[in-house]
Amino acid sequence: MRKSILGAAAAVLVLACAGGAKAGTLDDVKARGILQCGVTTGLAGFGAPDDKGTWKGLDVDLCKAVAAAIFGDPSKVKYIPLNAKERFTALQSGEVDFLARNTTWTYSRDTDLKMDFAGVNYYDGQGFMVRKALNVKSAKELNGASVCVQTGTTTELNLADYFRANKMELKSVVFETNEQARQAYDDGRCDAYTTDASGLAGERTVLKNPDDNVILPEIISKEPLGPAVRHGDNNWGDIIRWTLDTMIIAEEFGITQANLDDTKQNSQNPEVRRLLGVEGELGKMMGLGNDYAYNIIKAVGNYGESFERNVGLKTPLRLARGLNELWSKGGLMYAPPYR
Ligand SMILES: N[C@@H](CCC(=O)N[C@@H](CS)C(=O)NCC(=O)O)C(=O)O
Repeated sequence: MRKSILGAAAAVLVLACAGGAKAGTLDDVKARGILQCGVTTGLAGFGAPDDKGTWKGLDVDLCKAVAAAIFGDPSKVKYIPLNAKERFTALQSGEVDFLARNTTWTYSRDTDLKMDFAGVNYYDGQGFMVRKALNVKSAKELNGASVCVQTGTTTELNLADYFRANKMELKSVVFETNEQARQAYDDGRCDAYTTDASGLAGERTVLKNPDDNVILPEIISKEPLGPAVRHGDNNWGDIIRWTLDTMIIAEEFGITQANLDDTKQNSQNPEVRRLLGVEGELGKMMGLGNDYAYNIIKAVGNYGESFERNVGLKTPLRLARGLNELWSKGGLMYAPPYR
């Protein structure tokens, strides 16, 4: 009898612990009063603190948008910097509520690592950077080259695949953190540096002499970067997915931070009225207020605004929209209907 009571108690404890790490993330976040967002340790344009220590970037905007959706306040975020290797354990252990950290959606991360990707906020691909003085014009000329790369990334795996597929000899020089990899390349310890093309654009801005370096034309992989949650809490996954989708839909309908209030008051478009909480009660379906989408757009603007502000042509990264343009303008950004 005593044994079975103890056994039952242990089972409850196990269930409670498992439950804590899985279902009920929204309740946990609400009770804590702050969102714990897993970001990079610093990648210009995507997630990095500015000189006043304020976190900024396309990924950081997702953290702010989710906080705005839940609390109506984009400042209710604790940013938890994670390097490539640490990020998955931090998510699994519950240290962060989700990852907004240039993380590629891959089969094994989705299945084996038991993560769910709630969408793609940047369609990317891997590239190479070399010093201009090396006079290399194509990645195919990198046979025998030493390449600085960060461990725990798809980058490291694609690099090996690419050299193998092209029968080239590779001397990869592997680092734990991105800063070390970039620094080593900048110090001349490697002929080339490889990461996501968006990362190359960001990292080039912080090299000693950015203009002495060139990004090669080859893109050797698909890197769909997006927010990730743990398996097992579908409602939480929905919240992250529809936060990103709200930003995309807002762009489709031309809703901006500047015209948001006017649109809310005057738009006769039924989908816009539902989105901004004027009609229906769609927010409740995810356990959020009816004004959650309004709060997201108020906080960070639409997807295009966030893109241009953080990584666009007028920023040091100078990235064109490319694949990240709306579907209606030839890109891949597409959100399901809001009804
Ligand atoms: N998208 C790739 C690479 C992501 C990645 O971690 N990239 C590096 C280089 S741009 C980075 O952001 N490092 C920053 C850090 O470790 O904090 C992946 O998901 O594995």
